[in-house]
Amino acid sequence: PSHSPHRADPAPLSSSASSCRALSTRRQLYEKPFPVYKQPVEVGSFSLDSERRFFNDARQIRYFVEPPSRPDFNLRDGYKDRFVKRDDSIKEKLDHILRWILANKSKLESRVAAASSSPALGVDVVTWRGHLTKLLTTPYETREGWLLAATLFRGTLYLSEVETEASRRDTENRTERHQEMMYWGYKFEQYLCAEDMKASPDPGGVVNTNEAFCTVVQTKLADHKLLFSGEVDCRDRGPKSPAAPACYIELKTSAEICTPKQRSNFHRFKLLKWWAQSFLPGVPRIVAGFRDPDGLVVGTETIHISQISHLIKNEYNCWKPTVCMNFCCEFLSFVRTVVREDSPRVVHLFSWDPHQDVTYTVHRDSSYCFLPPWYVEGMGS
Ligand code: 0WD
Ligand code: CA
Repeated sequence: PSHSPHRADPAPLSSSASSCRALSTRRQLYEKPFPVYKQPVEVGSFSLDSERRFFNDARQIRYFVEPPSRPDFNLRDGYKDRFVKRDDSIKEKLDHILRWILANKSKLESRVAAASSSPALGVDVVTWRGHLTKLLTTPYETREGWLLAATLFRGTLYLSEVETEASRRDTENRTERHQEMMYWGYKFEQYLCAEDMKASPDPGGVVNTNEAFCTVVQTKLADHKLLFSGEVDCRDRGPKSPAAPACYIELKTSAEICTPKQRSNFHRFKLLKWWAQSFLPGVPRIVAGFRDPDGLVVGTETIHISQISHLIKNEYNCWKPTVCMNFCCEFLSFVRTVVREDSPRVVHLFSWDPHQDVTYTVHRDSSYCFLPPWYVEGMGS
């Protein structure tokens, strides 16, 4: 008995329903009640140091320091002389998460009910938070497509992004100005983050984008048990700060808003991405720095994730959280019906381009394989 206002629409599975070869991304199909999304629980964390080495601990966590009401932040400072950039030609795929899983295998397995059959890890999906963010925003994305590699191994589905041709070209053709602006977000973090509970931020130091602190959370979207990891900028250091992930704070920069049109675009496009990214791991707030074209911060603002849906209510034909969550949920169900063979040697490559359906191809023993031998062996195959 469906009470959906759109029950006359075809089911999201387009093409001939029996073969289920494609999944529609039309927004209207996903305007249904908000699916159950359990409060994410932090099950662990890990750190990547200045040389991108993995540690199964929180050594890279940083502490938020409230900015002054009239900040004097120059985001261009240090770009030429105090910047160590991560080598993004090295594709790490899910490796850091897999290392974390191996290091915490017994802890994870002990959470699985003794009587349960599959999956061995007790979760249905393992991925990066950033990949889920892309899924959430897909019904509203008009510019960039994506490729997601999926492998079923011991009953758990692993999802790892593959760079598209278009994205590779964009990276290659980045202007000097664009490259510098990518640094501005990291510089903003340096102005607001301290290394320990008592220290102050050190804007004179080096910005090294190899360093990262990542939370690992577990949650459930409808009937999909998810385990994912996301990079966290900093945490609240107040004596009354809540437990993780509620103590975490996401830092963002954005262009100063001067006109109603700019405000509307900020709500329609930027807040969608910001909401999706922080809602997923249960990070409750964003501290945003608004900057002028010269990289000077003209003001900061705290945005509570729970308030974003109210902020956008006055925008005509705006994005809806329920569409994002329902699409992600249906995509995971689609992948489940498609990927049946349980093997680290098989990859189903899911592909999406704006204004198209999601489709897939199957690859055996190919260069798309992304579960490394050390992981497959470590899981005891
Ligand atoms: O190799 C790859 N293709 C990817 C690697 C794709 C996506 C993620 N990663 C890994 C990296 O190890 C990184 O440490 O993911 C980590 C971040 O994962 P995430 O939290 O799932 O990614 P996302 O939510 O897209 O980005 C969070 C932050 C970004 O902050 P802003 O405020 O700009 O959204 O992580 C940083 C960036 O600071 N970041 C990355 N850092 C390293 N490698 C990457 C990346 N590929 N993408 C974003
Ligand atoms: Ca950030």
